[in-house]
Amino acid sequence: MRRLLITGFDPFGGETVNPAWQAVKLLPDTVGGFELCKLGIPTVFGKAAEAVLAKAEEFQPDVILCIGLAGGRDAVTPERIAVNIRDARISDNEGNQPQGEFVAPDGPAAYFATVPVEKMAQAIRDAHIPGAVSNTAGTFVCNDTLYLLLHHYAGTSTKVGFIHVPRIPEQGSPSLELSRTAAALAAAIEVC
Ligand code: PCA
Repeated sequence: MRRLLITGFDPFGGETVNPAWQAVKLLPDTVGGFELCKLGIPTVFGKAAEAVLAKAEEFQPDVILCIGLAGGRDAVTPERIAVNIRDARISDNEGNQPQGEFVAPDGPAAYFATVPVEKMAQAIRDAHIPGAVSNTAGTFVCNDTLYLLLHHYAGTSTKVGFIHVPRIPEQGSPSLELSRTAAALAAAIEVC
């Protein structure tokens, strides 16, 4: 069976929950042809990717999929691209607020995700859940994590992707029920 490492961030920006990690926890231990390993990671620049890499060293995944919250979005959105910029509007969970800095000074301007984002978005819609490819993961910790992982695994067979999810109804609108977010993640994983 192929192995997929899936991560979710902890709450940030004054929120008490992060539906990304909550939805990850709802997933079964196998999805499609994958054995899953689930990992909660901190919303901290650099440290989030370090936590993923440490677990990946042990689990040796074929695919790494990170899940984050994007407040304001009304669909489950596989990210197409990560950019080499840290530009934070709010502080991360350790008080860092980089503005206009590089993620990796030696890296290219951007990387494309190496998972099939169009197929994933279609699979989500086929499950009757709003899904769309996103062309920006922002310039906060989610983009940072995707960029650092794509940088690390560039030229290898390990695939790396990221999915942003909406708020849950308790957090305000737009929102999506947690069970539907989890179902969308499962649908996307099946086509990775
Ligand atoms: N969303 C933030 C960081 C953690 C999360 O879940 C982001 O979009 O960068």
